[in-house]
Amino acid sequence: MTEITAPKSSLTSGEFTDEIREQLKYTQGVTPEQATAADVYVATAAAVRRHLVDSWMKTQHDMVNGDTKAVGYLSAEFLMGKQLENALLNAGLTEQFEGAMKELGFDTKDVIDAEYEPGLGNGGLGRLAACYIDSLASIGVPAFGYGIRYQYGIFKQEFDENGKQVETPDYWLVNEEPWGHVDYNRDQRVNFGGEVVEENGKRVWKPAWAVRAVPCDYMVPGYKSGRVNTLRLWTAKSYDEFDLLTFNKSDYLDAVIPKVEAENISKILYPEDSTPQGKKLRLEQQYFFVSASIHDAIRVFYPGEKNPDLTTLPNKIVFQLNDTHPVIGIPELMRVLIDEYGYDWDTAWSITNKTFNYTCHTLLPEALEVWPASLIGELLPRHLEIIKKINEQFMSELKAKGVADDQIERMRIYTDGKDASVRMAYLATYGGSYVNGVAELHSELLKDVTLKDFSSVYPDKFTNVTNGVTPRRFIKLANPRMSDLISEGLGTDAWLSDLEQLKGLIPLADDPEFVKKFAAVKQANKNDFAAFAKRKYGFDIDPNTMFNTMIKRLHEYKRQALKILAVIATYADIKSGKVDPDTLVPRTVFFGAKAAPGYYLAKQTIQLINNVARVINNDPATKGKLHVYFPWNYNIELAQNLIPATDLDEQISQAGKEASGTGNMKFALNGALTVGTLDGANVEIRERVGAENFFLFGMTEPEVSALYAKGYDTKGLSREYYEKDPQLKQAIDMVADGTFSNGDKDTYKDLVNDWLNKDYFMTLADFRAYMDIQAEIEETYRDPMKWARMAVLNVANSGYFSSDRSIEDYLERIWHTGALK
Ligand code: F58
Repeated sequence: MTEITAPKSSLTSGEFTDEIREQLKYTQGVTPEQATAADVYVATAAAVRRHLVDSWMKTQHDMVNGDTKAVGYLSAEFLMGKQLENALLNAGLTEQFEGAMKELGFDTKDVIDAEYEPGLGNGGLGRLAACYIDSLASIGVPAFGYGIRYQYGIFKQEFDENGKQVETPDYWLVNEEPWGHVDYNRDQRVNFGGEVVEENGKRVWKPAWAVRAVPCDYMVPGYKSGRVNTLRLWTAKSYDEFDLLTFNKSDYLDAVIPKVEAENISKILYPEDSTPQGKKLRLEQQYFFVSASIHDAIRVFYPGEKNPDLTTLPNKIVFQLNDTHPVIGIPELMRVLIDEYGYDWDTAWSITNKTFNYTCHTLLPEALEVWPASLIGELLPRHLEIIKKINEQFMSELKAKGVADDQIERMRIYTDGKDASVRMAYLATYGGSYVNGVAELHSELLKDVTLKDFSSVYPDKFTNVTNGVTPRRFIKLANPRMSDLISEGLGTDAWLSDLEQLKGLIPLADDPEFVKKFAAVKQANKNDFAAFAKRKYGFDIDPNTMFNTMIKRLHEYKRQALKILAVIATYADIKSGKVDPDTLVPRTVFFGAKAAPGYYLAKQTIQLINNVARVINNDPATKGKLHVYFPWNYNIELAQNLIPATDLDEQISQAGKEASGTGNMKFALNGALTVGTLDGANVEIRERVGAENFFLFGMTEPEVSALYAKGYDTKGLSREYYEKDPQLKQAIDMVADGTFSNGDKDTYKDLVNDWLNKDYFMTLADFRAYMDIQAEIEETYRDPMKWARMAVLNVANSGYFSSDRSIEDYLERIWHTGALK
């Protein structure tokens, strides 16, 4: 007997309908007859929130009054995606919602679609934060997500008539946003600028200006856990009275400058790591949310106490630094403890050290933040003093440990001299208890390369936590058909909170009936996606082709260029008659990617992909055989629709560059096969799903290093690959000769120049291996049962990649806490 235990709340569908009616009436001011889908969405959100309030309050009460340490996840990004469906699922209200919509005469889809997707993150890092707060709540660990409520999220991407990316602002707050609760009574003051003076033998910061940090709280319901955590996002406001006092003698415009400046802090999410103009505002953002959050945590855990015993802080909360963006929290907590609460340096250091841990998400040296000391001095003079002192203490500690002078010099947190600067990754490594990478290979490379000097002195600080994704959003909501089939196969839906149970599907890979059903689910998802893409983008997609997808930020290291060159090469073979198109597996290639606005080569690559799509899709020679689509504005909604419909997923970064990847996990869990390099979490995915169920190609990280050592990028060795491989040569020549630019030979010249003279990420060197593996993929795909069987085995063996497991690893290896009792 199949026992499906869908999470059910005690609320009946009729009661939920009444609740929605009330909200429509008293909050929206409309009758059910007048209501639009958008009204019903807002009312339903309010009803869900109302339903969750008691659990939310109880969770907060238990957190503060119990002895379970909480987690404070400090992150500049939370890429949450749409909330309604997820909240309904986790709160156990899905069925009641369906019933209510029937009663009120609305289509559930219209109501769900009425939500505007918030884009408060750039990509993997921000989405990981969102998965982690879902898992924390689902496991029942008390936690706060702390971040910024940007007024504008990641830009909206459009393509112009030449296929170029155009960025437009994403004003996501244009309509009512029913999930956040703005709490003006829990605000925090955040100071900036000014100077530090000596008063009674003490260093005293006299700030020049301040902003008001106002929290907006989002409930984070756990799946079936009965726990509801908080995502607290800060908005910057000005202190009007302060502005008027200072500015009431000048004209009105001058008087609002401070207000505009203050509110600018939470105005917009940064789409890249470093723009020189943006540096100051970026540091202001970081300090703004971190300072507010630290003070907030003290307020929450020591309610009403004037002289709290903050030596107990590490038993109450542990802060996880999501990359270097919140690392200014380390000197901030030191400052708070010493200046605001009167602790001595050593006590403050011991508390701080125990309270923070740092997750690194990159291997690209340019992504590790380094701040000019002058900028920190200007905005946060007291913090600069503290950082210098931390650096001095660090240097002496290293000396005492007998570390060689040249190594000590390399490890400086604060570098002296004309261009004095502060290395945030080093500050985080020294200032916190643990440092983790986000996949095994990444953590190894962190230890052996990026932070080698540190791991040699502090080996015990270093650990790994391989990333994960939430199965609630990325399987259950994104792929309801497959979820039902899994539950049918396993006889339970308990796998949704214990994903390793997917292993129970392994025997079913040898059951042709099950495999057929699995293939039928994939086909139905492809049909759905074709309809979705028609509606949303106007694309005419043939769902009876192989769906081959590459969705992720556009970056040279991820090598979208390799994929598009391979597409061009196949196209060229068809055009030249070298290949009979009827012998090819019909294929639809999808790209989804945003490029940072200032990233020139990435934007050229987008333009190239769009124009390759234009040329190929309009060429009768490839009709029905090869098509390319680039749906614009890749976001969570597109991911949820495209991933379940994909047959073949591309994870083709240069080995040693992708820290982990999380898209790779989502695809494997949705029954796509991966073509990939031995990079990031691909390594672990392949280990688990089995080498025979993964299409591996390309150089390994040591091979990449060896090729750099030969001077690949400095001596122009890529040209040799171009000269030696006629297929590669032809593809590049077509880009150069204007085939994809209406005959203009200049359009892609910088891209072509880069390939032929530098090619830092070794696209050309991996091209042949990539073409060869594609041939193997085609052969496999021709046997649908074989392909589907491999896909089932991918799903069955990917349970490890649940973010619940990642959180369990953090709990055990880093946070040393657990679920509320
Ligand atoms: C990503 N980093 C890694 N950074 O590239 C990816 O391998 C990993 O799976 C993921 O983190 C989660 O660990 C990432 O997404 C950013 O988005 C930057 C944030 C700051 C602005 C520039 C982009």
